[in-house]
Order: sequence, then C-alpha cells, then structure tokens
Amino acid sequence: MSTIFDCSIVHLPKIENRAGNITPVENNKEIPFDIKRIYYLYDIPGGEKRGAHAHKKLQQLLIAASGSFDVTLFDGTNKKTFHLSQPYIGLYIAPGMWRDIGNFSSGSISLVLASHKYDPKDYIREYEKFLAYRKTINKR
Ligand code: T46
Repeated sequence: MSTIFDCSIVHLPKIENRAGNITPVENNKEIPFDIKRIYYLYDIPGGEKRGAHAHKKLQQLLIAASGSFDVTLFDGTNKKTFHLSQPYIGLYIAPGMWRDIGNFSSGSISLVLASHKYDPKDYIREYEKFLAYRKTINKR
C-alpha cells in the first residue's frame, strides 16, 4: 500500500506566449495513470473545508487551476501539507491517503484528474475506519 512518500508535486508543462500560457496534460505522460474522470471544485465559501475521506483505489492529480488552497495528506503514520497555487503544478495523491482540503482563496478552482469513474464504494469517510483500514493493509 502507498505511503505519503508516494505522493508528490508534479511539474506540468507550461507553454508561454505573449497572449498567455497553456498547460497540456496527457494520459500516462505527465501523470502515472489513465484519466477516467475530471471534476472541479469552485464557488467554495470562505472558511469551508472539503475532503475528510480516503480512497481505496483512486489516484488523483489536484491542480489549483485558479487561486490557491492547502491539501493535508495522512497515510495513517505520516502527515504532510501541500500548498497549491499555480496552474502548472499538480499534487499526485496515491491511494489510501486521508485528505483534508482547506484554506481556499476567494474564487479558487480545484481541478482534479482521476484514475477511475465515480464510485461511492471506493470512499472511506469515517476516520476510525480509515485508521483500521491502514492497520489491516500495513500488516499484509
Ligand atoms: C477528492 C476531493 C479532492 C459525484 O456525484 N461525482 C463525482 O465525481 C464527485 C467527485 C462527487 N460526486 C458527488 C458526491 C457527493 O454527493 O458530489 C458530492 C460532493 O462530493 P464530496 O463530498 O466527495 O466532495 P469533496 O470535495 O469533499 O471530495 C471530492 C472528491 O469526492 C474526492 O475524491 O479527493 O474532491
């Protein structure tokens, strides 16, 4: 099972031009999985928090397409906080990480590239269950 050390900042290509910039992302090139789903978080009221869950299989790349926010990841042992604030920087999140997302700047947009289609059964939304899950898989 993955640990926090499998999660990392990914530098995406940035094609600059006097008229602005473009960041292209392709399957299995900039990110280590096939993109099956894209979604984005926006209109987040000040002070709100998202996340507070883990995924059993899902891998994701989070990008601050606009503005900024913080992502705290916990693998059951180690915790790390990442500040995302540039549209050409992604955060790769391996499976099995508890995530808390907050400190959203006004008008921020969180773009998420995901390795699987939406599956409610892939979520662990109770913290105690997450800790038990990590203990079980760490023993394997
Ligand atoms: C994650 C963070 C970054 C769907 O119907 N389809 C979807 O693809 C998604 C992502 C959500 N939903 C529904 C499920 C809930 O009724 O939208 C509602 C809000 O979802 P959730 O509470 O999971 O939202 P976040 O922002 O806490 O978490 C989401 C992702 O679910 C999660 O995988 O890592 O964004």
